[in-house]
Amino acid sequence: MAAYEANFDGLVGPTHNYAGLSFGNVASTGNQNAVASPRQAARQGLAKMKALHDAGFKQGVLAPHERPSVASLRLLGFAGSDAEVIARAAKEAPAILAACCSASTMWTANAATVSPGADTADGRVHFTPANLNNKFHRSIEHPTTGRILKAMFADESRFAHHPALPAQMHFGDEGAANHTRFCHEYDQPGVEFFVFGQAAFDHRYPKPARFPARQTLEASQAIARLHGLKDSQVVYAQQDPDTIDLGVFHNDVISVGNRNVLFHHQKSFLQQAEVLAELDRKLAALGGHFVAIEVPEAEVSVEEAVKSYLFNSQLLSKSDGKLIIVVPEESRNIPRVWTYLDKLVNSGGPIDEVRVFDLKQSMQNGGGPACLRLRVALSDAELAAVNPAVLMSDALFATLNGWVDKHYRDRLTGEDLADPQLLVECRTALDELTQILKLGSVYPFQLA
Ligand code: SUG
Repeated sequence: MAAYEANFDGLVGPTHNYAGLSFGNVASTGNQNAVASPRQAARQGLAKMKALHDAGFKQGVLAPHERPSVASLRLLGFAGSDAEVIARAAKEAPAILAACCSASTMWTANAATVSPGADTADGRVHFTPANLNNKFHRSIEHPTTGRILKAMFADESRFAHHPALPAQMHFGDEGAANHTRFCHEYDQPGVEFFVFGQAAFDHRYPKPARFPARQTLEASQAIARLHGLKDSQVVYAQQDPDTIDLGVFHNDVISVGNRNVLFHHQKSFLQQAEVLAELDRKLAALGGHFVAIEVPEAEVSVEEAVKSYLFNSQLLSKSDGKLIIVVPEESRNIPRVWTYLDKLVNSGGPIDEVRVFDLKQSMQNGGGPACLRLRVALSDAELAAVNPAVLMSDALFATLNGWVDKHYRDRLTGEDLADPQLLVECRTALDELTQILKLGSVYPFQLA
């Protein structure tokens, strides 16, 4: 019996643009009004998926959403035909229209929190879509995300789907971007590591002063309860609030883990030594051997980590037990970070190979390799129960590239979001995509 960590990457949607929507995410606000290329963005994402598939990793695709979200605009009082709704929003509230046009569902690390069957009380893989309620443009994602996940992981005897947590700041949940799982083998019990930015009901915990802390302790605890996790297999840690104020808006911008390895910055967590000791103890109790690789501030500063997205990398286990680190080109462009990476892969430690990808279109909105993927640890039998049409293959890669070239614009600006034709293009593309990925009806326009 084999087991895998499958990565489901978000396919970039046809409305990818730079609207500066994410206060606290310095790339998003810094690139506001830049000209975007949805076609290039989608192609860059597909190239990463295909390369990792070709390298032997299990790779799947998560579909984008219908944008502009006319349903959200209607809830806010814009009425008339779909074209009239868009025209009124463009005239009266362009910032709200931009939020309803965001292609932010590409960052599937925020789609949901997933607990593998080996950890849960009922032995099923549990999914909870993230409410993403810290940002309006992201808070509208979870109903469609939930439907897409159900269409991909449909077998109820193996997969359990929860609704998102209450949409309120007390339960702010950003999904797997603040969740890592450590284990010996993917299908053996593991330790689930939840990192939060603030506690909403307990004022003794510190908070960042400048930027919002999106994930709450109470949301993480609710997920652990819903998924039926044992206390002995859960560790909670608070992200250092000073790093949030430097632009580390999720834990996956300052640490990444896979299997028994945590790669993290010196300033990732409050009470870091205690956190690492608890992870070590809890994994050891399950027969595992925890390894932490700490990057000192003196070698890579938090600011350099934010610019390079060194920690927004993917750690992927090769068949020889060693790990590849997948980084964006921005990591190669910062000399101290590249020097560090060179030293790391030649250190004799668990990470012995680096792969670099051009993900500039996504990076300019603060989305690196790790943001673009949702991890699902699956046994052979569970993998066999996944909708096979969403799994990467040579044929799917060719089909999706052709689909992107047919439907996506090469250039998109803020003004273009007012064009009612964009909605028509998006719906035509998604209608075809649901056939390709065999998702059934998952979008509001299909359900109406
Ligand atoms: O939520 N950016 C996303 C980036 C998410 C990255 N995810 C992880 N780190 N896991 C966000 O801030 C920007 C959209 C804009 O400004 O147009 C945006 O939503």
